[in-house]
Amino acid sequence: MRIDVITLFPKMFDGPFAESIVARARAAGRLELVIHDLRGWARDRHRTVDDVPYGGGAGMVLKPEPLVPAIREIKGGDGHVVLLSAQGRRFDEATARRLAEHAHLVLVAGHYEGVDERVIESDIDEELSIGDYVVTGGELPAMVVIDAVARLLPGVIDAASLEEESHTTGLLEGPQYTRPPEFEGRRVPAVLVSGDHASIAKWRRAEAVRRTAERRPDLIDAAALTPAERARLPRPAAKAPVPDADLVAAYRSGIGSYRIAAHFGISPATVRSRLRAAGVRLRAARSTPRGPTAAEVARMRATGLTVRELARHYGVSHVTILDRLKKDRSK
Ligand code: 9D3
Repeated sequence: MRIDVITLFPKMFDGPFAESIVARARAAGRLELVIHDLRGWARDRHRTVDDVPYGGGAGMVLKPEPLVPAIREIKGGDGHVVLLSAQGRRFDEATARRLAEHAHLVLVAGHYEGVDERVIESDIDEELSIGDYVVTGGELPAMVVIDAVARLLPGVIDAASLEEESHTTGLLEGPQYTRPPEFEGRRVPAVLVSGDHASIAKWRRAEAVRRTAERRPDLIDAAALTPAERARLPRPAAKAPVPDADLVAAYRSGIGSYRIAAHFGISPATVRSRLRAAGVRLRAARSTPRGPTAAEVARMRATGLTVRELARHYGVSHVTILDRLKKDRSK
């Protein structure tokens, strides 16, 4: 595989790729990795690569020239072009596996506030983010992607490790231990020193499932679990019930039962019956409805305004507008 990187900070790549798995992949001839300085494609005296954003705002934006000529020259006939950006789809192991299928990747590390959108439309095949936090540029994310992809290339890491990984896709690993068998009074689980390999495998699998359900419930749906494992999962924690005292306090402060219901995610009927059961005397429901009358909305609608525009105009929800229009029609 060949990976090209386009960046304004080529030296950032020296350290990480001199060491590590990626260095091994390069040495073994599995990976050809070439880092390009975008300024090499700048044509003016100041080697300009960025400019101020149209419409104003902080920061600088990477210009189409020199970026587009750089991408087109480097990608040649077969490059798959990936932009690292905070607006990208989240990079994950499945994406790493998909990228590892390409013979040639071109990674564009954005910096500053971003890249002119026309470059993305014309020359970027996909946009990836490494997670929901802000880093100062696309260089570290590009290195993360390269590392995750390089280790999947045939011959880079021990095939047995990858094979083991494939049995536990989508699961966290359970706890690991090494010698001594007892440390500060904490003993290694007996099953691991039993020499009973079937029991060890079962224990490890159960620990991986338990830990994933506990720490990363978001992974459980997509994890490869047997029906029996799924059946044994702990039920997801029920939503904490809303205390009566909170409903009563909200209602006594003057908030209506509909708004309380929406706030706590329970039905208005439940709110009112629980308030009644708690001994609260309910106020009469609002006699005049909030917002514009049905006739008013109907007249404005006839001018061609959309439901959404009417909702904006009156400062009410689109549901209210639809309700008024329906009332008007039924008259
Ligand atoms: C005003 C909003 N900007 C925050 C300072 C947006 C912004 C611009 C540039 C946020 C981050 C960056 C630089 N980051 C990346 O280019 C980036 C990134 C990231 O910040 N988080 C996770 N993945 C990635 S991939 C590229």
